[in-house]
Amino acid sequence: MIDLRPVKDSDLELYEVLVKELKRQQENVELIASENFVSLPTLTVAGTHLTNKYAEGYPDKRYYGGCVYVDMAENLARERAKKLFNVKYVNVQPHSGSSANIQVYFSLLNNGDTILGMDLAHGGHLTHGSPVNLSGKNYNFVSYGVGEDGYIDYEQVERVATENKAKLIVAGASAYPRAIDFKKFREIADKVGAYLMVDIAHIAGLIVAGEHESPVDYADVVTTTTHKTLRGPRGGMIMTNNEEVAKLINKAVFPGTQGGPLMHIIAAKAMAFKEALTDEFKEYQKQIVKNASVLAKTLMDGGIKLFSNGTDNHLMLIDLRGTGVSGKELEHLLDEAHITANKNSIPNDDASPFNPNGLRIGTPAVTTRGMKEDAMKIIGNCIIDIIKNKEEAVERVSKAIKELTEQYPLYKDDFIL
Ligand code: DSN
Repeated sequence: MIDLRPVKDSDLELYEVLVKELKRQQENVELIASENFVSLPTLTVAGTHLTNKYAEGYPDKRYYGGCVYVDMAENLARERAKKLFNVKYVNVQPHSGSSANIQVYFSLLNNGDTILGMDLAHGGHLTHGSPVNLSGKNYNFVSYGVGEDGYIDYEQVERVATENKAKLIVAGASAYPRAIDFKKFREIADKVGAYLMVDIAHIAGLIVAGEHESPVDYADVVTTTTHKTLRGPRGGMIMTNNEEVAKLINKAVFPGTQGGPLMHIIAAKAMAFKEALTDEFKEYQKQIVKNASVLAKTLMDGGIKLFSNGTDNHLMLIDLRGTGVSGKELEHLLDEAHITANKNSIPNDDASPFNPNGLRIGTPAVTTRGMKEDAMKIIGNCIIDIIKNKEEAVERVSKAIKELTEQYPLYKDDFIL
């Protein structure tokens, strides 16, 4: 149980915000591909007294006394993560996926070194070299993207890596609906003598369940968030099988770029990793992929274009060119109808990123609620209705979504308000 009464007693204003957000999560269909709902045990651990403890350093080597129990929590998180991903060394302290990526660059490279990453406009992440991000400011990023078919252009990856003598190659994406060929990335990295870093933030859960190939045999280092398909608390993590790299990474995380780790979040990571080690979690990941495939088919059968004509994973990118509705407008209309998603650029789209021609949707959160193929067909048809009929469809879709979310309760009876 999460008891919100103490908050109500001491801060009614904030209490009301928390209750409204709970209601929003319960009443909306959550299609943001990077979001999920943690279990009640994970939510409970994230809100515990472990937030009170400073523990700079690592288990058995801290700069503070009183760390015996938080050491145990961090060791549980590390051991479980090693088992989940079949790796030798794990750092569970990064506060986020962005921190984890920056920490890897900081550990293996010097300022100004050349890194090859996926273009943000083609599905990469801000920390893969965007000029407005620290990554793009500190390092000489060069980029690759996808071809007209929507698949990563591996010839371009090799050409740009070779021409620019990249010291590190980043594989991984935030808006790429297709499987990534890590072996090919390794071969290219070997040809140019570069490190290979794979950012699996989006697909970590799929990898655990064998629904996407694992990069651990190919990458020098793997980064992830813990809150997307992995369904843990918000946070980051870095993994490697290379002892020397592991030492450099530990130094880059602390004291290099962080101070005190968030021990309540590290304990919540341990909790979520225990859940991820179960067969039930594997079934959940399979269902995410099945749901995405049915949602994609429903949309395409209804005449909606998807970038790369479908999906291999948990997400898809709706190509709105020619529909008369922009990504920003669609995000707004869906919001009004209780469907949450995010506008997104379409590769080679000349529209502004603030009003792009795409919308990204994914199935991890709706699958956590227990929704299966039938629900995906309803959601797909609701999206089609909104794209085709815009404002006129909002009330109709709202009603259908209300009926749907009532059948799949979220945190029912888990909160004392
Ligand atoms: N912000 C995340 C996403 O939505 O994909 C990436 O870290």
